[in-house]
Amino acid sequence: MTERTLVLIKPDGVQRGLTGEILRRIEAKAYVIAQLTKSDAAPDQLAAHYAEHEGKPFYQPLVDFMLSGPIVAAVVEGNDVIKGFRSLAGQTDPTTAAPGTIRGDLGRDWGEKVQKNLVHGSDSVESAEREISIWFG
Ligand code: RTP
Ligand code: MG
Repeated sequence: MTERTLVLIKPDGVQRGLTGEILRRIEAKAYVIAQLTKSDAAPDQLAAHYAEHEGKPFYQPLVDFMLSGPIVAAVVEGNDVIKGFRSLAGQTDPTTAAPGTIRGDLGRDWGEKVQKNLVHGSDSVESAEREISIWFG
């Protein structure tokens, strides 16, 4: 079924100059980049985006990390793209994410409190619609 997902290139990806490489992988998979913006995240956007993680030990380091530099947000479309992009991204922990994935090929542990893992992808149709409205209104 045709779906939309919300992809964020996190500050580590933008800062390391990996925006093009990450978008290339999305397009090489023949998904469609329907909308694309670069901006500094606002604290209220992050509070809404990460509401499910509030209270977890990694919440504040994660929010601080997401405020540390510009991010790129994209609406990506295609059949089963929610599952498909998470497969392209790889497992959350970049140390063990499979080679061939964005996190596995390009990410690693930097010895910091937060897992800098380059990208975010929505995890369900409901999350995708909620997150697209946060970042694209
Ligand atoms: P995402 O939401 O960014 O696509 O990643 P995910 O579903 O794979 O991971 P999730 O569990 O939703 O966690 C959101 C982000 O929080 C950071 N995190 N750090 N134990 C830790 O240090 C830890 N756990 C999660 C990661 O940046 C993760 O992507
Ligand atoms: Mg998640």
